[in-house]
Amino acid sequence: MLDHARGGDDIFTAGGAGGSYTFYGDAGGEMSGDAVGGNDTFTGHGDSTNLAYGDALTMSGHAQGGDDILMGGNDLTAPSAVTFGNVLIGDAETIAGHAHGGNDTLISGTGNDDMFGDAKTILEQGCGGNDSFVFSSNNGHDRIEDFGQGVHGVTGLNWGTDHIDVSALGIHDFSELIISAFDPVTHESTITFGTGNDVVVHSQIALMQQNFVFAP
Ligand SMILES: [Ca+2]
Ligand SMILES: [Ca+2]
Repeated sequence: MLDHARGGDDIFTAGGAGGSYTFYGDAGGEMSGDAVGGNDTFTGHGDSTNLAYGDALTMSGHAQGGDDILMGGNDLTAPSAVTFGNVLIGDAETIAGHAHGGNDTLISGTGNDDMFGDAKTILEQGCGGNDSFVFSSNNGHDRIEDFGQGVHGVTGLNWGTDHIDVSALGIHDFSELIISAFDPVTHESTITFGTGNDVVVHSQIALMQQNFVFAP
C-alpha cells in the first residue's frame, strides 16, 4: 500500500481446526507513504496455527496503522508453555521511518498466545500505539512482548502506553493480582491468574495499578 492508499475495515474468521492461518489486515507486504490501515478484526481458530498482523508485514514512511482487534484461537487443551499456536501482532513485523502503529486490542483465547501490541521490531522514528491486552479464565500460557508504560529514559518508550484488561477475570484491584518480581535484566514478570493460566509480560518497568483495566 503506497502513497495515500487506505485500507478497508475487514473481518476474518479462521476456518477449521488443524489449519494454518496467516492474516494481514491491510497489506501482505509494505505499507509506506501516507498509507492508512483499516480497523480490522481477526478471530483465530483453536488447535491451529494462527499468525495475525493487524496491518502489514512492514510499515515505513508515514504509514499509520489502524485500530485492530485480534483474537487468539480457543484450543480444547492449551499446550505446554513453550509452544504458541497464536502469534498476534497489532501492526507489523517491523515499524520503521516515521510510521505509527494503531491502538489495537489483542484478546487471548484458551490456546497459548504470543502477543505484540505493535511490532517485533521498531526502528528509527517509528512508534507504536496504545494497545490493550485482554485476558479471561482458562487462557493458557501467554506472553506480552512489548508492554509500553510511557516511561521516558527506559527502552520501550516507543511502545505507547498500554493496558492489561483483567475485568473479565473479576479482578478489582492491583492487590488481587499475583505477579512475580520484575527481573531488571530480562524486563519480565509473570502474572498468574490461576492454574494453567498465566502471562509473561515484557515491560519497561515493574507493573503497577495504572497499567491495568479492572472489573468495576
Ligand atoms: Ca488494520
Ligand atoms: Ca499497536
